[in-house]
Amino acid sequence: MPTSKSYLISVVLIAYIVLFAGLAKADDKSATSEAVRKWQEMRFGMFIHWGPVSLKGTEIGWSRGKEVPIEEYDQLYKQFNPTKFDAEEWVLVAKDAGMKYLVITSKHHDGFCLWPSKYTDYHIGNTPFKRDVLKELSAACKKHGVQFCTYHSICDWHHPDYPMGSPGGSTEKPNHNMPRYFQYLKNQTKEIIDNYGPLGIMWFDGEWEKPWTREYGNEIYDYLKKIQPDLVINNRVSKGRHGMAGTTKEANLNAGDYDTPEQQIGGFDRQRPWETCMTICRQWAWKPNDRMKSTKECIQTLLHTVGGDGNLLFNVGPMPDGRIELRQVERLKEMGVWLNKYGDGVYATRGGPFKPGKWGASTCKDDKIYLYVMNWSSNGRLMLPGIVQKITSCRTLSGGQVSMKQSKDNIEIQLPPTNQNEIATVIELTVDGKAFDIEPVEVADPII
Ligand code: FHN
Repeated sequence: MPTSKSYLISVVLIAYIVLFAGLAKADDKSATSEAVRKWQEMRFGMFIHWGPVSLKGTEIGWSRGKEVPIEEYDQLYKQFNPTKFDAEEWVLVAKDAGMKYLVITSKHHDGFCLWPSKYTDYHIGNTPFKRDVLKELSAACKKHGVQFCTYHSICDWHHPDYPMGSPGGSTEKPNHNMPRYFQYLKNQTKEIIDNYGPLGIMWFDGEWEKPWTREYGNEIYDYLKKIQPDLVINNRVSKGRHGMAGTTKEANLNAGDYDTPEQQIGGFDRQRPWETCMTICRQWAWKPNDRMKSTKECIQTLLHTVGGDGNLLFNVGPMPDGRIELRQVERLKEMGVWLNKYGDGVYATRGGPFKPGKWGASTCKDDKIYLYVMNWSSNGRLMLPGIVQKITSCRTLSGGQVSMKQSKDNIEIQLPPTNQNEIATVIELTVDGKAFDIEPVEVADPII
């Protein structure tokens, strides 16, 4: 029969354990929210989809068993020898573009691993190239102050234990073993963090198929956060995603740290962090002569995204020889030149208060509001809704003499057409207070 003293000791011990477990959970949450805030301030990242499939110029994962027969697709790694791969070159392309973080496909749906994983033979170490791409890229990111992140596909149409197979998850493998595959997924994601971390983001994808459950998602989320508490994990770790809109279905779902609209700009949302992922061309992996977005389209996409309080993860697909296509490098450089001039309103700002629309987009920081005007009314004016705060100054950062009239109901801005910038005219307003406190408001389309 325990004495009252030993009983008391065990009660105190249990209380301590519960308290520390709770504090640890709270610490993890504060580590996450601080990491998410820092990531949001970065605003602009490079997405990279690459693998042996670049030898075929078809879509990574999706062309396995379609444009490329499975047997042929799965042997491509034996020819993969991207001798012109230079991690520093890639990272400097990102940096020169104004990108602050980089997300590479460590493993896409085709199961091929860009690092010499000890859990499979289907990896870069067993190609003629042999070199560890994740190691070289993480080192180059560290050297140049770009945050290193990895994209990791939950679905794996190559691995025998993952139930679904190619083409596109439409077949079922004979002797699959999902619990064993889940352990493989945990082993590999831990291996990536241990060998190449700390990571900025573990960018999960391929969660939509039947074998994945929100229980698996919760388990791997908690598992990875214990390994790296400040790791940011997107909502594709769970099952709660609204398709390509990328928003999380239920508020109470433990669906990662942010939402992931894809190939579309997310809606204005200051509550839930979000990041649009989009291709600079049309295909995620390299495709010869693919249509590439214009400079105007690229920059306006970024401005509408940050204007909605989101991040933009912009994708390039490197060629089979290891280089990023020159025309994609040049397009990204043009974005960097523009951001060098006008990036003050992009980085470490918040979206709004004037919501994005045909007129353009706005961001804010401290007592500043940055207007990125993309379309003016035919009379050369921009009419914005009135705000409570007094505008104490108004100047254009992209040249010319701007005039501004503020009344209770609206703000009228005028600039000679010769000074209206084809991509976006940048105007800085200074208000007598914190610009973020201004209630976000819709802006009527310009009257053409
Ligand atoms: O199927 C993938 C696709 O190949 C690509 O990786 C994108 C990028 O977010 N995600 C999936 C499609 O939603």
